[in-house]
Amino acid sequence: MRKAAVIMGSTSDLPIAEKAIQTLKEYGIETEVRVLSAHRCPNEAREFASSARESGFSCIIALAGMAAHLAGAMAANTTLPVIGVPCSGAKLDGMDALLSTVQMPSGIPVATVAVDGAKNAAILAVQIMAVTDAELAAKLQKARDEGTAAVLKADAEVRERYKN
Ligand code: RP5
Repeated sequence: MRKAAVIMGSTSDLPIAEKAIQTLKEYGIETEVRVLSAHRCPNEAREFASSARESGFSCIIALAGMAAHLAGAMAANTTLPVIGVPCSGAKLDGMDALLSTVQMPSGIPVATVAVDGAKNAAILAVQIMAVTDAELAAKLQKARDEGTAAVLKADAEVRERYKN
């Protein structure tokens, strides 16, 4: 199933969320985008997570800043994989959100990416879907190959420029 959810705690997270939305689009993943705060609308957030599997989602990407409990709250209410994106922007530069998202107690995992790492969250979501989808797996491999080619090209240019 090629369907993912991108949930953010506030519209102030949208500039970061857009990196995930764009990447999912590039891979042709149907994406539902929501603003659902774990503390401002906990009932709606819980309802979304508890019905996500029967709604056909393969995974949930949850972005939040500060005391970032959104990804954990999602994970508490579904057995779908939840990918957490700690968002910066507050006083502690994302360290608060990083620790809140990554330090889940045993039994309720959140796969946490880097602070503001929304693109990686989307790629990880695609990788999860690609376990049973050869076409997606091939697209992922193509992107890896392009990344390798770009670095090797840069290497050749740098060696040429600085050769003795
Ligand atoms: C979190 O608090 C949101 O995810 C956001 O990153 C942060 C600030 O939210 P706003 O006050 O901008 O709505 O819940």
